Amino acid sequence: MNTKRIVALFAAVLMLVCLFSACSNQPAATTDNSASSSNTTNTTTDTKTDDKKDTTTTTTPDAPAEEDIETITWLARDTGENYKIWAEKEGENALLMKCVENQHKYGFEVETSFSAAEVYTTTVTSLGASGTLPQIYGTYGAIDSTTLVDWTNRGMFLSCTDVLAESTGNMVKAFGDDGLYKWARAKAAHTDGDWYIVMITNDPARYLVIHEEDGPLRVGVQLHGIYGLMTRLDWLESLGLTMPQNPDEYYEACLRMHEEDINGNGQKDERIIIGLGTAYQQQGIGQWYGLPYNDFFSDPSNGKVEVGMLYPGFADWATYLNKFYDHQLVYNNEGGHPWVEVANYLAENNVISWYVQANFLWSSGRSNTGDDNCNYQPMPIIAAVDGVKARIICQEATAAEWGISYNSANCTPKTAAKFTDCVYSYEQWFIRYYGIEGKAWDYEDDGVHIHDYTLDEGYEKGDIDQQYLCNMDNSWLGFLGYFPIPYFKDLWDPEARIYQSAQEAIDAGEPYAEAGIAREVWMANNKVDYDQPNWVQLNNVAQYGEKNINVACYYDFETLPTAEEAEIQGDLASDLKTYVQEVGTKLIIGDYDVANLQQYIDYAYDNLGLQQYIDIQQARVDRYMKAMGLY
Ligand SMILES: [Ca+2]
Repeated sequence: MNTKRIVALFAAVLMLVCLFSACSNQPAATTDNSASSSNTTNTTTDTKTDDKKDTTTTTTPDAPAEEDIETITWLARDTGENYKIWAEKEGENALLMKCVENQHKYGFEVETSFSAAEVYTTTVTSLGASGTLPQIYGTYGAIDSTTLVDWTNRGMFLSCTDVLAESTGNMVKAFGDDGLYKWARAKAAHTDGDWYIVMITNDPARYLVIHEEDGPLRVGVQLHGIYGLMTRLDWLESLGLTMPQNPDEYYEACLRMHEEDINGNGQKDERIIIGLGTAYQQQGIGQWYGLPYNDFFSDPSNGKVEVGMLYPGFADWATYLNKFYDHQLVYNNEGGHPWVEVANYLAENNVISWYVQANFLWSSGRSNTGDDNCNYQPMPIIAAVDGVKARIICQEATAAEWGISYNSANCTPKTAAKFTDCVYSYEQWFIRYYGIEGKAWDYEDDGVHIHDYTLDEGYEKGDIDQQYLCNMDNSWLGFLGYFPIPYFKDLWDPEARIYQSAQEAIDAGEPYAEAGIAREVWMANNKVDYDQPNWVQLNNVAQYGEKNINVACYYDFETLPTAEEAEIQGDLASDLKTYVQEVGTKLIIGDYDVANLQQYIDYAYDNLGLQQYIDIQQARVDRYMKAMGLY
């Protein structure tokens, strides 16, 4: 295919976009995937040759003749603006041409129409009403779950079991019975026992399986994804203090930093940020008291759906934080989602603590506070209540906020399998992570490991032309852009690893090893003489012992609701979730009294359908766990 054809195709596509989506000029909404995806991009290979796997075995079928190239229609959840920029660069769009070449290898070429995220649901719904849906389009996370379940029940999607049967191998490697992404198939489990959605995954190359007393977590967690109550060690040290070891020491230390104006701006503005007044208020200190990160999320080892106020530590948590509120050590309606809000608040250089992945807050502090000495470090793991296990949030190494389905009216299982085999192919993996062979990377002598030229000593941005690099600006890559390109580092990486304990990971040089960087180099690059906070936190886990921790999840894993479940949950969710959150907030700010906690709980049972909501959510989680073969 030549570039003129791409441009012609694009023109056709643009017309379609106008028809579909009233030509929205707004950029696509940012997705909530930034938290984990941002951590997958710097991973690289090192030159170790031990323990390597031969992942170069690809299942690409023999290249078909040109007349056998099928056109597959795909509706992207994207404006197409970035794609347009690249498509128009004649002779300078090697990565895009490579993507097309890869499609040809699998016997098709995608014909993409675009619909921006904001109008995607409307577009799909109206195309559905007029019977003009493309062969493949985004469903999970893209159209509402009631519609999705209804359309599944009406037979509008191909059975993924049937699609899998036509796979030449890659889809089986990912989603087959023993596939790496069994978890994603479980998430897509339908009540009829089949599945109708292929998730667009978000996985780094390496992860850790945490084994609690009651068994392993349902999915692995990121090596760099362990959260810590990150606290200003530089401020503590300037007061002659060390890292607090328990809630009382922490409170006293926070009070001193506040009273003694530790940031020296003449105001007693030093405080902690926990997202009080938001859905995230149980983060951090809440984990000391055994609370889940979010209400109605499930315990990642046993799948039990959790609500903070039903936990024995809830009253103590609220009482403890009430002291902070009374001393202006925490404000109401401040903070929120840790990944979204951090930089803004840190800029005022008055935040004592925040709860998020360790390195992230450390580096955010160094770049946003304007204070060269800023050093956020993770506090030890703390259990504040007798008989209640300490918790920490360990962010899952597998995530899928989006999924695609195949239109049973105009797509065959064979066509769907071609598309999916290409999306999850070794060839696509290269353009996602390394760019163009011979330009941005080459194989090492062993023919397995990869030499990434951008990591060579002395490499500077611009040395390799952008069109050859995976991380080009104005990228058309992305979860649901011109062609779906997942984060699937683990599927083909010769350096992929799964560790069964934090100590095993540390012994293997993690978390430095996953970034392909030695400890000494990391220190030199960052001009510090101490270990990175992710390493400290991994050691905290190893020393405290995984079995002694009741890990809390960042992502929830459950199947879609049935139509009936969706209706009931839809009716209850808003009032119930608002109320449950308000109980915590009002206890902390003193509007409610902990002595009356049982009354507040009873109100939710009696008037807001608390038990009914939990039961339905539990049924959805149970279906997921069953599909995983766990319970
Ligand atoms: Ca101050």
